[in-house]
Amino acid sequence: MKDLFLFLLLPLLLLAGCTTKEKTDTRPNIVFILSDDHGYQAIGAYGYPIGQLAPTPNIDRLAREGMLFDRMFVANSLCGPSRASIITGKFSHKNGFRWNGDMFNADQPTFPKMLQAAGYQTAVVGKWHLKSLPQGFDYWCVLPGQGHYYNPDFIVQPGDTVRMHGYVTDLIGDMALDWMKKRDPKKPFLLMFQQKAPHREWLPPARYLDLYHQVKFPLPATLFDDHKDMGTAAREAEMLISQNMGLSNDNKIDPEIVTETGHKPFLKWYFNAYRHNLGRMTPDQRAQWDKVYKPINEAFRNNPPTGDSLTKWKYQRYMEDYLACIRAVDDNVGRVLDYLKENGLDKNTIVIYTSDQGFYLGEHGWFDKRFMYEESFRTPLLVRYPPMVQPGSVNHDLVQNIDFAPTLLQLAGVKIPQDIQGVSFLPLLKGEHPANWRRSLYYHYYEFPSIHMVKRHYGIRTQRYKLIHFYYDIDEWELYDLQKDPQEMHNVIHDPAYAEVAQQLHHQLDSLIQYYQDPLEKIDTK
Ligand code: SGN
Ligand code: CA
Repeated sequence: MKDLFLFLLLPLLLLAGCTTKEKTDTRPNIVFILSDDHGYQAIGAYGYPIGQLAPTPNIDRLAREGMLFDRMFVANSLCGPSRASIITGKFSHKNGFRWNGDMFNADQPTFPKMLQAAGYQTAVVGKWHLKSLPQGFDYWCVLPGQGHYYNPDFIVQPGDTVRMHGYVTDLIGDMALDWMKKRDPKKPFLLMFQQKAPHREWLPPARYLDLYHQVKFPLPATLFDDHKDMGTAAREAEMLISQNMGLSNDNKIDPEIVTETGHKPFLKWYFNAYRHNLGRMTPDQRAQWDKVYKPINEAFRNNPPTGDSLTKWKYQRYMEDYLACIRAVDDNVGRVLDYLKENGLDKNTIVIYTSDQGFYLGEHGWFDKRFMYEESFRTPLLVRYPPMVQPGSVNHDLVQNIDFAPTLLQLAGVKIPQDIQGVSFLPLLKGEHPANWRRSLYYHYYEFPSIHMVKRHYGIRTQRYKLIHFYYDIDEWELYDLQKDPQEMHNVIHDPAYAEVAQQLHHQLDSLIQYYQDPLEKIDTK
């Protein structure tokens, strides 16, 4: 009798079990937060002086409650290419997006598409910058190209462009929250929350216009670097605060005053955002702006700094605006974290904070990125996921942005395609250090000739060394010993003491080129 009961009832019980499972899919939710040009030096938890003076309390929560990676790198330090590497898990030569002028072939496989196919609800809001429209998302609302800070346009599904009133960082934050509130709570979700800030030209929101005007930022040790012991590429790059940062475009000085004081105005910021009737700011926004920036302009007119003092002045102005933009990003990270917590989602949601690359905050005298030198090659990564990650932990292994796709696929229980080039860092999140973890990273940057004139290069980084080959209109090798020369001031490629190291690195680099199948072709930028 008992056997008969089991025979009849067991299948029913099992069926009921399956139905319940369908109702509450417990696979982890994913909130992937990507900012644009956020250098790790400007995050409190990374411990650099700037991060202490301009705190990021909400991003720091991720470090306190999760894991901070201090050796996270990109595959190609530029916006579009970086985003393409993140969603495909591949280097630029494989996903076909090498420089910002490219058009992403959206028909190729991406991890959001795979998660969607596996039953995840997927959304992307904010900066996209891949030219083709997003695929693999149930919901998307993205900025056209770089987007604007004030009253920006957004491309809304299925492709209409709509101007929205407000500050871009907060608008993207609103979209992230609205979508999380509206989604189907029975299904797991992927939200890609992608901020434009703190990208150039660094326009802070009204509430933070003067946030850091009283803070004196210490000068980076290498602000006046002459790149004497580096190479031609460093010397010929056009990203010096002293010479290439625009007093008008970047430092918000009125073009009239710029001309009056003997400088050349660079008008893009003035036309896009501020110019009366033509710029995007409303009269109210302009009035708030003027209250803060008019006195700065007057002070500059009355006593215009020159020479090194001008460079120092520009650096200070740069930091004030850049860091105020970051504060708004941080506020919006806080809004999302609060929402997850208030709705009991914080336990089963992995939250990732990263940037599309690092940024020079005056190191080597520069702003911008692109180079394989540390500050732009390296980018922040913080991960909170209570079921797996020890709070307050720090990882020093070499990870790269091609690793996101396989990591998130594995976390969601989706098979990782063979041709993905990244490696899942789930073991690292668990606090493990697999013996076969990668010992070196590959890098390849292509956008030249172009703004900032950073020459094409590829190279290898190990825990201690970096070997770079600049090519295309040049053929120069550089070698840095990061242990002895962490600021990368001395190229030791011709130093006989490093001959053996150089030989080994050349050999390792050849293996990486083969392994990742980089054809090293000299194709032209459009
Ligand atoms: C713009 C910026 C550059 C920046 C590129 C690429 N100039 O051209 O400084 O390097 O974007 O940035 S701006 O005056 O127009 O702001 S990326 O992050 O999108 O790759
Ligand atoms: Ca960027």
